Amino acid sequence: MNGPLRRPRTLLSACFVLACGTLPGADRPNIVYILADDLGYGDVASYNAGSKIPTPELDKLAKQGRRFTDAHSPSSVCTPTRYALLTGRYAWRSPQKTGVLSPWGRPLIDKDRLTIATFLKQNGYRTAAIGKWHLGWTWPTHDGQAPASGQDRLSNVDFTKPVADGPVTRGFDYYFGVDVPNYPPYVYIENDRVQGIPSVTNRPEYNRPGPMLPGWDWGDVLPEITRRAEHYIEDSAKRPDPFFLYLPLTSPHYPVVPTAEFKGKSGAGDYGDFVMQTDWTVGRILDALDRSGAAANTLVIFTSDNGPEVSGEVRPGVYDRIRQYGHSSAGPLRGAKRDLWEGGHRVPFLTRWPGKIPAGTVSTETISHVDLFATVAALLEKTLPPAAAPDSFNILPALRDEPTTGPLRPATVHHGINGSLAIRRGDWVLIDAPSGDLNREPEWRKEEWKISSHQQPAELFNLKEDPQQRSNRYADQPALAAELKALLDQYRDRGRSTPGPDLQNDPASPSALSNTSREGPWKSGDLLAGNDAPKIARRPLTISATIKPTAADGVVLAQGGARHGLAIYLKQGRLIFATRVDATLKTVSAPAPPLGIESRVEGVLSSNGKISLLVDGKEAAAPVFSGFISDEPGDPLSVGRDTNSPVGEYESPFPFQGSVENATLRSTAP
Ligand SMILES: [Ca+2]
Ligand SMILES: [Ca+2]
Repeated sequence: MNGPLRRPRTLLSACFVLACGTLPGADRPNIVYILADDLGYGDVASYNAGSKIPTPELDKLAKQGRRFTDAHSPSSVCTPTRYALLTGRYAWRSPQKTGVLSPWGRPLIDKDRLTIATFLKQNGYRTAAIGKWHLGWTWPTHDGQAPASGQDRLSNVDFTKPVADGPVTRGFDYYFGVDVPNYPPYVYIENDRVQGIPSVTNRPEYNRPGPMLPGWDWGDVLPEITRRAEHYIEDSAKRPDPFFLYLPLTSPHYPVVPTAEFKGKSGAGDYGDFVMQTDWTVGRILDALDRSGAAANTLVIFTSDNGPEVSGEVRPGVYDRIRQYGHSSAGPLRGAKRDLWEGGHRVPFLTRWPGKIPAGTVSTETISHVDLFATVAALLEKTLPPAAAPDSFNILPALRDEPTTGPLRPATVHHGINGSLAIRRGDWVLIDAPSGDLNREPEWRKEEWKISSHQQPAELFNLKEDPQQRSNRYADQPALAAELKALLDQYRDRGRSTPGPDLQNDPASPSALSNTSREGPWKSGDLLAGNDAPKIARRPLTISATIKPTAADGVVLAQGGARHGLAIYLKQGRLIFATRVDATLKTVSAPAPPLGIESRVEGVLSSNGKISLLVDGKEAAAPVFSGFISDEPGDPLSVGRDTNSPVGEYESPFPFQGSVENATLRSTAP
């Protein structure tokens, strides 16, 4: 850039820097950030030559822009990824160190924290979030108690009142969507109002029970979000200010509900069809940008919030899909949603900005969704306050394919569902846990990939030599492992991973965020299904409750059913603790505590596989061998009754007469 052109160009840039705050110009592009839910690295055809799912719209986007092969969701599950994306701060620094927000969960983003939406608004942008929120709200209740729902009741939420502390209080001018498609309430929310009163309950066997709008159809959710997003783009394109559309899709997360046009169209079952519909949705958004004339000045990013789902709720999950359809949703990667292995968080990442991002190119730069904030700040040539976006790096050079002297991120932290962390630097990744497996990798996969187990306290992989993470190098690279661990500790302790003053992490407060902790305490009527239910397979555990019975029969607490599960119940004046291990029923029993008297009852499954019963801390029956529960049951945990299939010899739900309080289930991980 030497020679006669240099001076005028400098003048032009200076003019832009000074004046463009008030001018719509090429340096204030619209930003459309599309976040698919649980879409795997191998679900997009440009990432997986062997994919059984056509994704023509995403393939087109890849051709029009730049495709990243080493992009990471900040966490391997929903809530923490969304937190990090919108705040530029890793979610393990927030009160939510593990898991995701439960139904009716409270707001996770502190009201005083600068979000990317607030920042863009301060810089003249219109901002909207359309789709799945999953970052909490404050639900108003009739009784002033915490919001809740159960199988046999609607909820105590007052749906006639505004829902506080949602997206419109965290920097978005506009919101439309569902909080979480598989959580109650089953109703749309626009800004801070539910759209209609959810006055009926959904079928208990379908997703989580709770209040639902009459006529609610899960299949309408993705098309409705798509329509709203198209409308928002068309409307915004007519206005002078640039816009930021954050579009967290509800697909291909369960409920897997492809519409009729997509049914049977992929080669990978309903899930594949739903991915095709997701692809079509992206096409509609891109069409809306074209139609409205906004495409030329819009930065589009398409990615996913974590890797593909394992659980049966998507029928079949990622591993079974490989065997049933020959389609690998994680592509060549090891692991899935929840895991710390690459399959949990390495995700498709497609970008387009005509004339600014080179078309049809590929970047191998290691990037993370947490980088959006610093990248946008750099684009607008703004300096962020020192406490804002403490883990966000500017990735503009990678987007524009500009030469760089080294990696844009010195290192990147990955966050698994149980709060375990991993740190990636260059080709190496250290998983600071005995395994990156936070689901349960099937044995056939281990055999197929010739993976042998190890007894190391951590895992160290060289992703260049070993992209499938088969060979743990922890034992033969102790100095490198120690160095990475020290860097992770430094990032953790400093409250930030970017240069700047030290900051504080938030204390963990799961009970403040979730109304139903996985260990309890619960009371009669509580129900925990799916991922909210405690893990009970292959581990010693204790269930306990304070009961005051008024009849001789009824279930205190049950989880599971006639195949896998456990229950503590009264039957004909006996107190019984029962387990089902591969359908075999084992019980211990003792005389039931007297009616009308409060007692503490405990069922213990010990580390030697024996079950025993305690009443008020005293052993009430001799231990009997049961063995551990062999598999996680699909049936929920229910208190004061046994839902669906019965664990013991009674007819479900076999309700408890009297009170059950302070019920807990404590276990030790296997
Ligand atoms: Ca997700
Ligand atoms: Ca049951």
